[in-house]
Amino acid sequence: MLKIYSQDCSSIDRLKAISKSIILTFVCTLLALSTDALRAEETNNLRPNVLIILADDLGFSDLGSYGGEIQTPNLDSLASEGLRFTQAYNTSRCWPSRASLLTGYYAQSIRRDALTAPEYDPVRAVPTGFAGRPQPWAHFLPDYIKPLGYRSYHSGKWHLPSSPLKGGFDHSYLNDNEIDFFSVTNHQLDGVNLPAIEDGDSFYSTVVTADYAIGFLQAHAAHYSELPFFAYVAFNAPHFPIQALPQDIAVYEDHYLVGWDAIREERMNRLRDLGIADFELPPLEQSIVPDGNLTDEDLRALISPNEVAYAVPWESLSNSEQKFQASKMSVHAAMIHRMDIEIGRIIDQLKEMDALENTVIFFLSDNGASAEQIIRGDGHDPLAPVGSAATYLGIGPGWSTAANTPFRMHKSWVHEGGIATPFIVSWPAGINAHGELRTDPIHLVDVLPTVLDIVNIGPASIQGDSQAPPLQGASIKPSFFKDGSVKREFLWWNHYGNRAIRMGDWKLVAGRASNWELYDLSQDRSEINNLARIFPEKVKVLEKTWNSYAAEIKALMLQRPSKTSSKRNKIKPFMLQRRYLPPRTSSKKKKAKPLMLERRYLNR
Ligand SMILES: [Ca+2]
Repeated sequence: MLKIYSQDCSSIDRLKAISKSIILTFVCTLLALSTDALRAEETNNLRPNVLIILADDLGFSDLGSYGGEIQTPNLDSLASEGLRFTQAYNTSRCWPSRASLLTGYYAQSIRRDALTAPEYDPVRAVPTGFAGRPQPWAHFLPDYIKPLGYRSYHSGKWHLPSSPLKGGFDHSYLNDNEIDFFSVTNHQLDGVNLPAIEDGDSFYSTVVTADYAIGFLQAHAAHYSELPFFAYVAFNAPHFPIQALPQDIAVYEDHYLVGWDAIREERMNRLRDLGIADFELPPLEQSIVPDGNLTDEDLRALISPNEVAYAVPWESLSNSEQKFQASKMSVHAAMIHRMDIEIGRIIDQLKEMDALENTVIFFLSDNGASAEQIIRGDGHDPLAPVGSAATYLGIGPGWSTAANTPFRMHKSWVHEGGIATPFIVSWPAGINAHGELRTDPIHLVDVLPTVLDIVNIGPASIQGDSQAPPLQGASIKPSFFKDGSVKREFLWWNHYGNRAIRMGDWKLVAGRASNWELYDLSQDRSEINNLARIFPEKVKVLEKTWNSYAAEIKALMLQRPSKTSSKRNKIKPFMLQRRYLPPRTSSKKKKAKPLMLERRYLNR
């Protein structure tokens, strides 16, 4: 049995006190410097706010509402009031997922990931990577909705080359420190460096990310209450190094001594009960580890003699190995537990400002759970308590497999375990269904088109560059009302030589330098029975489609800027203004000064 769900305690109070002082100082500064405070003549009561909450390396079944044993009551509450998608996908890695989420394009199209496949040898021959030159036509979501009056706020991880402010956010707290949850040397408010915070200063990244998000929302309520907002909250949790607050770890102490095999079975049973998954649990993949992981020998020398390199059967571990491994999963659970508590605080803020009813909330993960076991930053102190600031641990392949139950593989692969994400949508004012499941295959390239659909922007009227391709995702808004109503031809993946395509229920997938595998996901979403030899014609069709889409994407990557796109194109707000401003009350006012309003909204 798990211990009682714990919220506050003295150390959290201390932590909140220091966080609050940081937030107050900077939010007050921010408000004092704000020159564009406006009192809009129009009200936007009918236009929904948008909140996107992104987790980092969260497994498919880590949340309670997706079969997990980790206590996530706030997210579960959003799920029970809204919808859970059972076949939602990301790109399998941090930066391409964030690029796709915020632009509505596959990451390669906008030169935010390499095109990597045998046909493009050597593997990263196409000039790109996540430092590739930006596409002038690839706008971030805030640019699209700013002309409608939206204010946009970002808090947390970014992991994209351009800055949040250049991406159209009005305010941003950027925590660029991925190597320690208890300290930060590289964090910024609106592009200005903040003082470094050291271990022992009662800083915990997940709490502070929420603090800034709440601070921005409070400032919005104080100064822009007539306007809708878009908030993008990108937690670092539960990315490695697994580090958590001691009182959160204590909730899960000894809970994982039953082992990853038992946890997988438990999660599978609950997924069946919830109606989310009903297929065979795949066997442990005992030889699979990510490129770059420390060797078994190095792990035992540098981390602990009880560290384990592979997803071997739990019963094959010694007692001391089991104890050490179980303690690591307690930290992973505690990180998610804490993230849920902080999400609860953000929801409370929405309630406080009477905004929850008309806020569309999306929750998702940027990739599957990670099997990475490497040491970065300040290194790892084997004598420090597991999950404390001086440790640098990953959950490893055994627990990553459990976190990704019921699927195969991990972060960076494009088998289901790498790319399947929990995906919760809550919108009390706009979604009548409560607690229902949706089975439409969707991808995070769909989020931006969905938001544009919700706020009634026609994507075709937005592009300011003749070279711009149509957005590559689809609106999933129709599925808010009826399952199975998202129409699309296929979904496409490529990362680090791993590649896949899904058309209907058929999925063609290959690991780096491996042959294509074919699965019928309607029967076998855990990708156990490879049907490639039985249906060679199906393989050919899917492979041809993968290749032709890759060729289209390559053409975009190699695109030279046209004269009209030599500077970053602005979306044409005047067109939007005319079409989408709220109706005025008199004919005289209807003709009145849309450009003035537009300038005011466009001012930062
Ligand atoms: Ca990630």
